[in-house]
This record gives sequence, C-alpha cells and structure tokens, in this order.
Amino acid sequence: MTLRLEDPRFVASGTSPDNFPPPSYPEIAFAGRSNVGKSSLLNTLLGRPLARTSSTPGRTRLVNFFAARLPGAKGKREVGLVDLPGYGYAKVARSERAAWQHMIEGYVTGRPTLRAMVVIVDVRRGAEAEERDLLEWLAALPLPSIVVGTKLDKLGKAAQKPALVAIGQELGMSRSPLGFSAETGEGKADLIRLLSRACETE
Ligand SMILES: Nc1nc2c(ncn2[C@@H]2O[C@H](COP(=O)(O)OP(=O)(O)O)[C@@H](O)[C@H]2O)c(=O)[nH]1
Ligand SMILES: [Mg+2]
Repeated sequence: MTLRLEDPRFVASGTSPDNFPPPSYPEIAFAGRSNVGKSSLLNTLLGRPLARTSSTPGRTRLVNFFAARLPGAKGKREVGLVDLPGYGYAKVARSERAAWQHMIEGYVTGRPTLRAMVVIVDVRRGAEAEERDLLEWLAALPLPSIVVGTKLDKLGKAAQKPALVAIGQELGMSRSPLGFSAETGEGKADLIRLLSRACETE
C-alpha cells in the first residue's frame, strides 16, 4: 500500500457553516495557532501546494476545504481535509477568541462526517493554554484528536525527541505526539496512516 494521497483538489472556501460545502465523505480537520505550519503540513500531505502558506501570521477567517483519495484497508476512498483558521494571532482580543471558538463549534457540530481533529503544535514553542483548552473540549466529544508536533527540522536531532515528550506531558497525553516536518516530509507516512485509520471508523 503506497501511502500517498491521490488526486488532491481544492474544493471550496467558506466563512461559516451556512456556506460550507455539504458534508459528504469522511473528513479530517486541522487546527493550530496562526503560523504553526498548518497549511504547509496540508500541502505536504496533499503532495501539492494547494493551501496558501505565509511567513507572516495572517488573519484569514476562511475555512478551506480540500479533498483527495486515501488508501486504506477497504481500498481507496474519498477524504476531505479541512484547513481551519489559525487561532492565537498576536495580541488577540477576547472577541476574536470567542469568534474562533464559535466558528469551530459550528463546524464540528455541523459535520457528521468529521472523523478526527489534528491539533498541530510547533515543537519549538510547545503546547500552551490554547492547545490544552482545545484538546480538553475535544475530549468531551466522540471525536478522536491527533496531536502533531511540526517544524521538527528546526530542532537539532538530539532535541527532537525531548521536545515531543515535553508536548505530550504538557497535554497530559499517554504518549508523545507524532513528529512532523513539512521541510523533510518526516512523519508524513505515519500521519497518512493515522488518518486512514480514523476514516475507517464509521
Ligand atoms: N522549517 C520549516 N518551516 C516550516 C514548516 N512548516 C511551516 N513552515 C514555515 O512556517 C511559516 C508558516 O507556515 P504556514 O503553513 O503558512 O502556517 P499556518 O499559518 O499555520 O498555515 C511559513 O514560512 C512556512 O514555510 C516546517 O515543517 N519546517
Ligand atoms: Mg495557513
């Protein structure tokens, strides 16, 4: 089984549940603070630069929907990959944080096809209150979360594992998050495997 997403496509952008594309196939959403490397991770998974990346933290409120075919035990199947707006931009106003939470709640509750939430953490920065809050909120839902520590290439070899272990501890996880790098592709096959498994649960 080659661990590669096939036929990657951009589907649509939306700003709120009333203009999101209708849920029709298993979907995985990606959340993380602004500039964490969310779009870069998605592009690495998709194998094409379909998601816009930027070195300056943006204020995009758009939810971007992508799709591809995912290999799995039951053959190839359609999967949706959703780039959620980043949170924690600069000195966020309380109102902005509330707007993000409202959007995320609307998205999650409106997507019966959602199979997992990937929460992305910068390995150099570690997990903070936002990630803990998000994971705590997700833990109360019947929705698995997958934590990924990205930008692994920015740390020296010896610092990588300790950084991942620290994130796991900060988040009270039973094991360390998956290490990832959009630069080297490290973690890509493992992440695709996890997504494939998540999509197979109904
Ligand atoms: N070295 C390195 N840089 C990365 C990685 N992922 C993202 N970046 C850089 O971090 C910045 C923000 O990335 P982006 O994907 O736009 O973040 P987003 O705001 O979370 O979508 C860009 O300059 C990327 O090139 C990575 O794995 N390694
Ligand atoms: Mg982005």
